[in-house]
Amino acid sequence: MSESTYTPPKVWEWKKGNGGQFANINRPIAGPTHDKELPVGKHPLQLYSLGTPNGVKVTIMLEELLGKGHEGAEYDAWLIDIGEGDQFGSGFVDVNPNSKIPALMDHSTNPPTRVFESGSILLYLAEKFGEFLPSDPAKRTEALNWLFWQMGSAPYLGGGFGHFYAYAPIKIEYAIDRFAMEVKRQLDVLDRRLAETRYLGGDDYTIADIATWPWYGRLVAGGAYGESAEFLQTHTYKNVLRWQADIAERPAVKRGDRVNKSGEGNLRERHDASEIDPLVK
Ligand SMILES: N[C@@H](CCC(=O)N[C@@H](CS)C(=O)NCC(=O)O)C(=O)O
Repeated sequence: MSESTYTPPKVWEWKKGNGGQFANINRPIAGPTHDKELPVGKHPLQLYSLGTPNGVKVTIMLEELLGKGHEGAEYDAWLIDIGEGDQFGSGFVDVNPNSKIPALMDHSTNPPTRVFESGSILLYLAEKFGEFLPSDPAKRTEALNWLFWQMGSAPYLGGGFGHFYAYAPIKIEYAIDRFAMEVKRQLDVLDRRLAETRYLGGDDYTIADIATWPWYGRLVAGGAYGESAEFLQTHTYKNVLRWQADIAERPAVKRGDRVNKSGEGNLRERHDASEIDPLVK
């Protein structure tokens, strides 16, 4: 392993434009950088998001709810371009002071309710509509165990492994080793759990699966961070692969996975169910 050439100074200083892929948006200060109101559409739920794994959690949940006939789950999905700094506009910061997608406003309440953090949004919607979270206390707790596991684990996958393997301007063996080991351990945690049960919470598909599939499902299917599936040998996690393929077949997953994304077959913004219909036929 190469020796370190960096000695941290006594006081850290912000070097703008450090060469990293996200250098132009990352900064050590919270709060808005500019005034910008958020648009409000015709539906009760207004989602401000982007089709990243955290964003897709919410659009899958909303499509699942609509699939079950909950008209109150109709939503407008507005695209927040995080590469352009939209998350630092004053309207967005009012909805999420942490300046990260996804963020939701529920206009069916008076006053409207703001909801941020993808796990909190999933829990809010599960409770509001009484779906995808069992009412039995033991089953509910097990589903929440896995939901919170996902919320705590994903930053090691994205911010740790994904960042140093795919995005950092230099390849640092120590950092890649450290996070590859942790991600493989997490995949083994999931694989052992899914050897026992069909879904993470047990027999039922819950918000724990909705939260976890866009991250670890995408990873084992080879859709994340370049050649990472081979690097991490994700084909060895057979139960995770079975679970990922099972969930990928759900109509609501096929719908939600296309929202707030660019490119053919996707929708940058979603304001009506009829916009997705032709894309999934
Ligand atoms: N814990 C948050 C994480 C959200 C998050 O990291 N969002 C990213 C995109 S996936 C983002 O908005 N990044 C913009 C930024 O860091 O400025 C959640 O689950 O909602």
